Amino acid sequence: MIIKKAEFITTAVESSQYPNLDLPEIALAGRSNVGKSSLINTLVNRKSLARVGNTPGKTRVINFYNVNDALLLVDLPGYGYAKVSKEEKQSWARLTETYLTSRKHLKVILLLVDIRHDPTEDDVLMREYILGSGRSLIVVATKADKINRSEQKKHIENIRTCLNLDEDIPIIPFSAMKRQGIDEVWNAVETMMK
Ligand SMILES: Nc1nc2c(ncn2[C@@H]2O[C@H](COP(=O)(O)OP(=O)(O)O)[C@@H](O)[C@H]2O)c(=O)[nH]1
Ligand SMILES: [Mg+2]
Repeated sequence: MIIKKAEFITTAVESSQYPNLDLPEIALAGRSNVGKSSLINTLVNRKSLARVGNTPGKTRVINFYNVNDALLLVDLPGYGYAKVSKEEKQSWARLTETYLTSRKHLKVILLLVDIRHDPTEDDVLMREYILGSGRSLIVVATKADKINRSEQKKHIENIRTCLNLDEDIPIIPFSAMKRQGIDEVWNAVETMMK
């Protein structure tokens, strides 16, 4: 994908604030700190379109980014941050659930997991939720620069087992730092949007 335009559109905490653009949406889900904002910046080749490394768990909004007037990247609030209250967790769940269940423009969900670790219970729940909703799923294994290429293969297989994913669901090793996996993610997104 050649990036001609990438811009922040809006922030939403409720459905009335979703943008009124008739474009397909690609949402990013994953734990806080897994690398969602870094993935967005890397995919669109901008240093700081999305804010990286805010206090984890503080981004409890949905951010929409327009790419090439062709699609929107949708940054969902990160989950699994331990130091938040039950109320905050519920508010996160409501916000995310409303978007994932009601949004007609949503075509593909990128589920981000850290390549180094076993997916968490929350990741497994999110995977169930996504596939149950009938949406297309692409798993992105982030921070691939932290391990070598032969380890990457083993870890990808482990992620496939832990998340119980069929072979037709892609798991793409990705590194924002090394700019690894950009074309693979865009190609998978474009294939699934068709
Ligand atoms: N080594 C490495 N660090 C990364 C990578 N992607 C993100 N990070 C770091 O992980 C932290 C959280 O990243 P961020 O994109 O803000 O995660 P988010 O909370 O999911 O949006 C930041 O300190 C990033 O610099 C990567 O590919 N490699
Ligand atoms: Mg972020």
